[in-house]
Amino acid sequence: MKIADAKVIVCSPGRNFATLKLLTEDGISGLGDATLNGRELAVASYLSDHVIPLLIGRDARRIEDLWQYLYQGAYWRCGPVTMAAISAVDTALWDIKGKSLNVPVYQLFGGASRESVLVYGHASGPDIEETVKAVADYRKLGYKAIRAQSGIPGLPSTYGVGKGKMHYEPADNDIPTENVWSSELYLNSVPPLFERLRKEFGQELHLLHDVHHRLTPIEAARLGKDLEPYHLFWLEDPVPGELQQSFRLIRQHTTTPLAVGEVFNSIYDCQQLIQEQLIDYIRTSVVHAGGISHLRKIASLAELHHVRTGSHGATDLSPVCMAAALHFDLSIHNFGIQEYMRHTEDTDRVFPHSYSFSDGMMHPGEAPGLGVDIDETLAAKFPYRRAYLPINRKLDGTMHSW
Ligand code: EZ4
Ligand code: CO
Repeated sequence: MKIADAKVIVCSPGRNFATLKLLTEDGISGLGDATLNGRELAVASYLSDHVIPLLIGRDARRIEDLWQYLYQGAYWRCGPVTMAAISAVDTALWDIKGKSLNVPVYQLFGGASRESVLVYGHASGPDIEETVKAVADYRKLGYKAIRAQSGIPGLPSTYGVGKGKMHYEPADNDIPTENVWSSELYLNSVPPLFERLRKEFGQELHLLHDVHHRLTPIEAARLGKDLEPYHLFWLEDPVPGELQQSFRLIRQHTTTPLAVGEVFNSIYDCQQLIQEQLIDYIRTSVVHAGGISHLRKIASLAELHHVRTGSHGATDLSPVCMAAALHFDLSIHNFGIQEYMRHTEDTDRVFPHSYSFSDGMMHPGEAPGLGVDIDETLAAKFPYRRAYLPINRKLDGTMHSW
């Protein structure tokens, strides 16, 4: 089953996506998400210029060998661009494998470990009362787990706080938006939000919160401690993750569960975090951490250390990645939760898919392979537009972790 053809499709049905499509000599196609938010064309070039020429003529069934060929063969290891490209190839090959055997991909990983996958949605508002309303709207849709972010009194805009109701898109066109940040104002604003949410919704609803890597370890420790009475499902990305041992300090001070990993590219980025049990959830994604094959290795390491998964699933992860994540989530034992930020209708039309949402849970569906397609004619109607994530500056103008 040789790979006969391959191409990268870049489109922007509401936001940018880069998608790898592989075709075998027997006419089976496979899709892999290669989207790297704000740096999409770098991965498209990595694939077209440096990877596709190596794929043509190779056996599509040899997924592990091809992964190692691209990882070890590059000499330059890891990094977001390289790993997104490898992820796309890996995901497309699993799609092909499933289709060629006529089974959904999760059946290749030992079958379903659960009936369906718990997901969380993003509720946000400019102030606490608007955020309470947004959480209520998500509850009406059936969500059992909701991430809540609120505007910070005294700051004009905050990353992660959407403008629309169900959809929001963090990436802006052309040049990055500049937000203003104050850890002092932020730390004072979060506990009252969760106090109010618990009062309104009781104890049963799972509540999550994302710090977006903006605090120092001791500030994060304080936030975790202040939030303990409200029993969060997790506190996400409390500090930048590069210094893995900094989580030790947070851990010493709080029982609030910790999650990190959306910017990680490989098992080496979270090895210490997992082995020292410094986190409760590892949030690596299929597209940014080496595809389904590598995510399964991370999950196996995590399982050994009682760490569960919580794959990243924001709008910049395409429906192809979402499907791959759901097959992974359904099959592994130590699954925790899956992020699910809804795509726009245009995105859903460009990527018809078999996965579905019902009553706060998702299922990848029973279509062979990943169960996602791409309508290339429609995709061509949404050309690429340069877009970036916002940046953050402190009140005095100093650049800050976004
Ligand atoms: O900022 O996906 O948990 N979700 C998030 C996202 C990320 C974007 C980055 O591309 O933090 O909104
Ligand atoms: Co996040």
